[in-house]
Amino acid sequence: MTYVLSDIHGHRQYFSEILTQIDLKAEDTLYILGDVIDRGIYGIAILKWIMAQKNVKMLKGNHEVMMLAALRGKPYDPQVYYGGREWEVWMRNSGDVTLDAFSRCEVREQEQILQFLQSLPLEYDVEVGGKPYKLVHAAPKDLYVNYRDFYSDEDHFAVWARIDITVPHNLPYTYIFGHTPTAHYTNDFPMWILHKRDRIGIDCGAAMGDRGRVACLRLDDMQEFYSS
Ligand SMILES: [Mn+2]
Repeated sequence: MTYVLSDIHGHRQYFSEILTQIDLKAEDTLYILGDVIDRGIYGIAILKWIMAQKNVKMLKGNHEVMMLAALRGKPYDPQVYYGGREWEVWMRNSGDVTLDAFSRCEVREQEQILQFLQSLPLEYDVEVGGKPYKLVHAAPKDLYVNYRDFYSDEDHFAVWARIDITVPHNLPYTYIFGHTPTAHYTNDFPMWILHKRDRIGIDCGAAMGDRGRVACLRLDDMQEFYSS
């Protein structure tokens, strides 16, 4: 079975509830579409768990990109002054809770975490039941051509974009995205997975704490799972 979820944002309790429901087997694959860290305090703990799993695959989200940029890909050193633009951006986006946990890891472990984050792709192509999907954090790079005026490059676009989902994309796949809570499009609370003809939104706003939750979609039969 193939499962997809996104935007855990440090909320370990919500993530654990999903893992209990889906009961992941060795032959299953779980894709996590980025933004594991920041907001809630358990982002680093969840990352370490993901790194230890063979059948859990992760994408880079804009929060992982911000962390790598702020730390310049190196272990945290309290002796270094980090007050550049990248640092400010991460702190403004709740990086402080992640930094706190990260700074308490051994240097060797910090290096492993950073190497893992650096190694993550921006997209996965998967086929389930003969149907092609592209898994992305915010948007497929294939759409960048329409958004050149708003994003500096396609990697930045892939993790930060807010897409107008009313415009059909005409790409030869259904793409599944996180990053933008589905309430942004529907105003529904609690949030539900958003199914459109040519794309599926699965960020149900765990970043918002009590107002959100983690959602997970099983692509084999489109069964949905939600944290409480
Ligand atoms: Mn995001």
